[in-house]
Amino acid sequence: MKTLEQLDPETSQIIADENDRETERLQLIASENYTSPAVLEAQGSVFTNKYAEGYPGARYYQGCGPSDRIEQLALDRVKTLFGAEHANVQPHSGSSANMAAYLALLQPGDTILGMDLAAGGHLTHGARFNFSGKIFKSFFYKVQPENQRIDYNLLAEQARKIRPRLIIAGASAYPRTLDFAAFRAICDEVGAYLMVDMAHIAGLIAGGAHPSPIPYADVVTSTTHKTLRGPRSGFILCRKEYAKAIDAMIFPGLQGGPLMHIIAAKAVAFKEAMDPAFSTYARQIVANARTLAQILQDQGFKILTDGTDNHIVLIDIGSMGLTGAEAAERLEAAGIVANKNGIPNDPRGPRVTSGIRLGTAAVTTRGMKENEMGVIAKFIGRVLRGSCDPAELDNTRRAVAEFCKGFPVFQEL
Ligand code: DSN
Repeated sequence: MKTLEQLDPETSQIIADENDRETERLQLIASENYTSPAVLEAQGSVFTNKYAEGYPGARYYQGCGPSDRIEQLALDRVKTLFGAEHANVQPHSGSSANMAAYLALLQPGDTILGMDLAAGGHLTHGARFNFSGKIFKSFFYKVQPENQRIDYNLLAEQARKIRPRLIIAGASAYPRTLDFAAFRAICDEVGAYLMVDMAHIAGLIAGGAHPSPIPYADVVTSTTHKTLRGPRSGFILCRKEYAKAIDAMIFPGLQGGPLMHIIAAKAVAFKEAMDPAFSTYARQIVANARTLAQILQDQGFKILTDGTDNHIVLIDIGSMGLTGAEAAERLEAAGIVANKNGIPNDPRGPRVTSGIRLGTAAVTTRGMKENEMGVIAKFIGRVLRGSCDPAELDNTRRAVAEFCKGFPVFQEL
């Protein structure tokens, strides 16, 4: 980035520092990943200059020929990738995708049923302080205290009482396979729409490492930057009958000009995810998470649900006398980046928590496999079970940086 370096050395330096941070540390935040250089190039392209309100072939601005082509390419690719009838690639984020899906299908004041934030759900699934909880009457299902899993019989009972207009399947911190067929059966019984928010697991679904929600859901929303490894953004898939309502709600209902440079980057990410190598990648993410969970458990860590089916590993760190916040800070000082996370029935608030959430998507992008999960688990054990002396943590940080050198961020997968 020579031009930037000359024009604005201050910004250039901060970007270089972020690059070093991402390179020298173990990136275990479950919602993050490393995009490819091709995605970054498309995202940094001249499409950033273009206004293209409307949709391909029906824009409100002149000069949209290439914009039409790139959006159509992204649409065609994402529909093929997931086998969907209709797609919209304009949502700026997962949150705006969710907002559009609700407002397209529901009326303000309608009842929705989503996973409790404290059980692993997401803010936009009805939390009181979020638009979803303010506009709609929200209810929540939880996980079972004894195994931290969804009990679909209890969920059905709850749905029969509440009679929601829409049920949301999807989570930010749920390490087990979601049973979309069970969700569909419950929705059919109570006359609710089924919306699946597949943001966390989109890459696993694309790669065949998690069952697809497409045969079951009315609408599927997603981000593009987690396991799917694209730019930071969102998209919606739906059945044909909802296409008009979804498109109209994204534009002009909620958004103005689409971010054409991000749509170009999404087109690239969808192409990458269609490559057979992506399926190998997705399966490796899950194999890595399973291995990491198992080794941590063998070391005495309490792993929620006793393991994982996806990219997420949740540790109950409170059982070891640490808070999630303390553990996350200690890990960061040692070059291991993860986040504190509430656990079911957490006695501590969201700024402190009793859990740590780990994710294996980014380290798998770097080419790490089961053996490396053993090394990572050892580092984590050393940090969380050993001394919190800053000098010790700094020693580990140096060892982590040395280990990371063997796994360049950008490599052929
Ligand atoms: N904030 C994201 C996560 O970390 O899971 C979800 O949007």
